[in-house]
Amino acid sequence: MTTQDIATITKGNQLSEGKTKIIWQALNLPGMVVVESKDDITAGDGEKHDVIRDKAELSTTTTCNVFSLLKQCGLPVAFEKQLGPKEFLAPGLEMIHLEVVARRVATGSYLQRNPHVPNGTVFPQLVTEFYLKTHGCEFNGHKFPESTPGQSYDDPHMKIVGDEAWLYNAHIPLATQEPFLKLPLNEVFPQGNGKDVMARMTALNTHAFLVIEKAWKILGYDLLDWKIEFGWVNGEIYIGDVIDADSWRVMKDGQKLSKQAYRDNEGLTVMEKVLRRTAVLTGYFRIPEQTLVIWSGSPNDKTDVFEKAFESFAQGCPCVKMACVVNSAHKKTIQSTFALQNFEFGCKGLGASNPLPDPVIVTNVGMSNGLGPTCAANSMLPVISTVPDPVDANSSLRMPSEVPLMVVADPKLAVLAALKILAGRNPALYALLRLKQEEHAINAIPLP
Ligand code: OK8
Ligand code: C2R
Repeated sequence: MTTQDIATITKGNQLSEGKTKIIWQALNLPGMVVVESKDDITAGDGEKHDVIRDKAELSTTTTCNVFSLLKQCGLPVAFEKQLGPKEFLAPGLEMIHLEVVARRVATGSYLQRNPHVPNGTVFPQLVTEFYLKTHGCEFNGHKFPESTPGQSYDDPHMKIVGDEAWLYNAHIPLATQEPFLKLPLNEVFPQGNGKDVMARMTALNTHAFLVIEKAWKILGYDLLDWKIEFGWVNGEIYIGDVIDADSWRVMKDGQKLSKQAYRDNEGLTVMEKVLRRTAVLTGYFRIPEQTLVIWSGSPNDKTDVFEKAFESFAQGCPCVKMACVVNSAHKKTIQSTFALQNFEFGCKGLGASNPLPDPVIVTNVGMSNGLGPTCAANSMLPVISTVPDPVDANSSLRMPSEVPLMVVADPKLAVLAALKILAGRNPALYALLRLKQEEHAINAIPLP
């Protein structure tokens, strides 16, 4: 869609209005909607309500920043383009009536349901939870029990047992309650197979959370948990709604950078600052251009193992490229030095040829390793040497002072080690690599 097209998009009929946003038809764009934010802020299912000047603009900026990053990572996100200060264009979704939460840290309502878990317990494996989205304590004609103050039955916690969705009050210990309602799965999921839909949402929720977790970590902030929503477009599940300071708990040094500040009555001035800072900081979310350099000492050194490993570990990761170069430090010392300087300092602006941005070097040399130690001694770049033949290991292991060569003997693992270094400043790559580790991570709850 061109800038010209975007300039001509106008709002058609209003499709719905919620507490914090309005959804409009996008005129002459079938299937597309305009999502417009409002200045309203609410909490506790509407018990608390205020208006903050510029909230609509700030929340829209944040959502567009977050959705752009997720889209760049290849995730299906209902986001096309920001249209104006308070609006973005998106494919219209048929929403799934669930709030999907990811938790890295035990806090909030999790502690109410699980009082045996100490506040702040870290979950090495992200916890995904589902809450049925309800209003007025009712769903599909089913009336819920009477709520008591602070213990609303709205947005109940949902567990799948067999072919049923069991609903629990989200604010009472799970151990002390029976499900207050059991619904057939197809009532919650009129479209698709309920279990498959849950599995897909769990996978997308985990992947997306990892991306944004790292994006915040790079800026020095912790993403503790979040709530996102999903919907259907053309038979596919998309991340929808918005993701902004209302959606998550983000913290730094005990300071809250989310709507939690408002929920905890820290005042509207504080909340306005939180919204402003969130909009500015999420503007720095990005995927850097990076390079994995496989540096061989001879044209006869094979690189196919490295190429296969790169494809399998970094598949689908935008902006990370692998470059294979050949140069012997023993035989072409001067050329190797120039190449190393170009990797480290070469930049397009100064006309350097073929700059390889933000590289990590993996050396692929047989016999006596001169290349790895030379690169490690003469640049600030991380250098990892493989060991094709154990007979030559000592030339990679016994280093003089100030020659910090890293050695990962197996080429596949050397690629993974290099990618982990790059992932330290790359949210897309971090999410891809961490996803695999999440599968075998275990949440051990410390004893109180
Ligand atoms: C949500 C994670 C945390 O607007 C309202 O009235 C209701 C609103 C609210 O503020 O209470 N509810 O939009 C909401 N519910 C959960 N979350 C929301 N944004 C997020 O989900 O990151 C919340 O910020 C877990 O929340 P918990 O611990 O309360 O279940
Ligand atoms: P030739 O094919 O040039 O004879 O190299 C190469 O990586 C190769 O495996 C034979 C083997 O020597 C390795 N070589 C090094 C270095 N340069 C070449 N170890 C170096 O600078 O460390």
